[in-house]
Amino acid sequence: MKRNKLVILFLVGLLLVTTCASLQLNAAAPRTLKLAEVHPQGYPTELGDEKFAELVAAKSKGRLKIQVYFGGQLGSENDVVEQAKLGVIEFVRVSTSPVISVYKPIGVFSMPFLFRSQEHQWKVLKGEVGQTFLKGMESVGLVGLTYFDGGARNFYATKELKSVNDLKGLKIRVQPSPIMVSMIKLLNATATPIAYGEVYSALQTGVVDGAENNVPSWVSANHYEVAKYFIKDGHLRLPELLMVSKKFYDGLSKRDQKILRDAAREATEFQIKAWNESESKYLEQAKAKGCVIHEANVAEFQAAVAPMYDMPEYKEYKVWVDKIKAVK
Ligand code: GTR
Repeated sequence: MKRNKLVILFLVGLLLVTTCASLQLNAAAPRTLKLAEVHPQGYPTELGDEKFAELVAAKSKGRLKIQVYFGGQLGSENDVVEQAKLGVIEFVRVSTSPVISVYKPIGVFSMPFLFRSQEHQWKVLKGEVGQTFLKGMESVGLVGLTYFDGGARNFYATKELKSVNDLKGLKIRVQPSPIMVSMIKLLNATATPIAYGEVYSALQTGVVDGAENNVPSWVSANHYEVAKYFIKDGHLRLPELLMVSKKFYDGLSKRDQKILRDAAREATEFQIKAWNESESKYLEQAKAKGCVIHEANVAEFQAAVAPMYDMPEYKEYKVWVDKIKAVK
């Protein structure tokens, strides 16, 4: 009898010990954090995301585990920005366009022909203006970690584009942003704001006649299959953004916050390199498929959209435009 009691006591003890141990293990188990990305695996921003996740995992010794949800699995860019503000999604990599509706100053990057070159753009992004915006977004619940490269945007359509006049009367898909709409109007075309994931079918079914984007997007999203005429005018150099939800970030220790910042900085250098290596590769792919690519008379495009800088709705950007132009 006494022996039975001892056995029962031993078993209860064992149960308690194993339950506690497993509870402790669960508490220490790394939570998987989400990072939203609209592009497919292998696209240069997605490679930057993966690098960031890898660096964060290494620096935190596996405590912070980030999973990249590529290909728009978590929703459109406008949706994921809202979800990051709420803390539902921890990280987002988006264009600056979907951020304008929540943080207006960043819209200055959507002013056409703002940057003189990739080099000028990176000086601005790493300098006072770029860093002010990353910090400023905290006021709307987003912590800007870094920028990624998104190259230059150009027009493409289902009919040949040789000059600015060929855009006349066309329906052009734009990112959901009023600044884009203003720009397209000045080119005598009609702007149709559509989420990125729906552009392919909009082009295919004739909902729009064309769109504007960088070469890697035109090719990797297969837009080039249905809109094979491209004109290199480089009207915009929209930076890409990597952000973390402030709700999530504020709950981290100072040490982990630093890990995220250091990893973002290192991932940026990797991403710029990946971008530079991939652009020509995508262009070759388009040429091999028989796409027709024209070099634009850039001055013609520039003159057509110049009145944007005098529009009353964008006057507030003047102070930023001046600072950007002054960066040598
Ligand atoms: C791409 C950008 C995406 C998305 C897309 C678009 O260049 O990398 O984040 O904003 O453009 O036009 O919607």
